[in-house]
Amino acid sequence: MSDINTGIKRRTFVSALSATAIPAAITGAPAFAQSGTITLKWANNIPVTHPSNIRIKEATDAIRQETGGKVDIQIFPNNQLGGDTDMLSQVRSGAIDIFPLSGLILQTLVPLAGINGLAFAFKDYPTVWAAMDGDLGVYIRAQIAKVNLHTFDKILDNGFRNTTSSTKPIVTAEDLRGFKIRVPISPLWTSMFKAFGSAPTGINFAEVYSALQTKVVEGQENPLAIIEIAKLYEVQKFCSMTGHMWDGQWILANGKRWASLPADVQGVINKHVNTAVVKQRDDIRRLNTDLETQLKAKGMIFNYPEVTSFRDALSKAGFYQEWRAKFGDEAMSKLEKYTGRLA
Ligand code: X2X
Repeated sequence: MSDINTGIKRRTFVSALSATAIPAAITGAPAFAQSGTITLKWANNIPVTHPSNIRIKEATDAIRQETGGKVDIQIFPNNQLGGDTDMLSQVRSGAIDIFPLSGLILQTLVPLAGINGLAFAFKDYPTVWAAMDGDLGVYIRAQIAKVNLHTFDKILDNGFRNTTSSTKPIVTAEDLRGFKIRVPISPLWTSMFKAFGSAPTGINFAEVYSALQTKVVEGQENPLAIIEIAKLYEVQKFCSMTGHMWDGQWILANGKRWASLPADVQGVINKHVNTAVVKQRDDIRRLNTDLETQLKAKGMIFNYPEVTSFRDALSKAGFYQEWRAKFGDEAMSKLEKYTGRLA
C-alpha cells in the first residue's frame, strides 16, 4: 500500500499541532480564561495532504490561538480511528467529537442526506452552492439534527465524481454493464450502479487502494483531488470524466457534546471552521481542474464521455422514479428548485 495511506503517526501529528497556544490575556478572550481546557477529537477518512485536512488544521490552530489554548481540537486524518462506518458510530457515541462525512454515506442513518448525490442533478458549482448553502441544505441539516448530530452550516466540497478503471475506459453507459466497481457504503450509490447494470461492492474508503490493487474490483469513482491525493493512479489506468454526481462532506458533531460547549466556544469554532470551508472549496475547485494534467503525466488515460447514454440508462431503469418516491415530493421540490426537473 502507498505511504500516503498509512498516514503519519498520531502522536507526531498531535504534538505538531499543539505549539501555538498563547495566553488569553494577550488575545483578550475573556470567557475562555474561566473554563478548563476543552479537548475535541476531529477524525476523517482523507490523507493529511488533502485540502480538507490542510484547511481544518489552519482552523484548529486559529481556534487554539483565539481561545488562548483553551480549545484544543486534535485531528486524526486518514482513517486512523477507523473506516467511515466505524467513525459514524463513534461520533454518535461520543468517542469522536467531530467527523466530516459524505451525505450519501450518512444516508444509512438519515435517508434524505443522500439527495444531493442524485445522478447528474447539478450542472455546475454555482448551482451546488446555491442549493447546499440555501434551502436544500437547511432542509437536510434539519433531518440530520433528528439523529442527535449537530451539522455545521457549510458542507465541505469533495467534488464532481469521475470513474476510473484498471481494465477499460468508460465511454458509454454500456461500458458499465457488468463492471466491477467499488462504491462507498450507501444505498443511493449502490442503487445507481445497479441501475447501470454494474456489479457494485460497498467498500469503505480505508480499503479502496488495496481493493483496487488486488483487483477485488476493476474500478471506482471519485473526484480528481482524491484520485491524486490517495494515489489511486498507481492502481488505475483509465479516468473517464463521467462527472456523474456532486459529493460533499457534512461536518458532523456529537449533538450532546456540541450542546455542552459554551456559546462563545461554539462561536469561535463556527467562525474558523466556516472560513476553512470557504478556502477548502476554492482549493478543491482548482485541484479538480488542474490535476488532469498531472494525472496524465503519471500515465492515466483520460476520456470525456457524453452524458446522454448514462442519463438515459438510469431513466430507463427507473432510478429517478424510485428515488423520487423514496425522498418524497417535499424534498425533491427543494432540490429541483435549483436543478430543474430530474427524470
Ligand atoms: O469514500 C470515498 O470515495 C470518498 C473519499 O470520496 C468519500 O468520502 C465519499
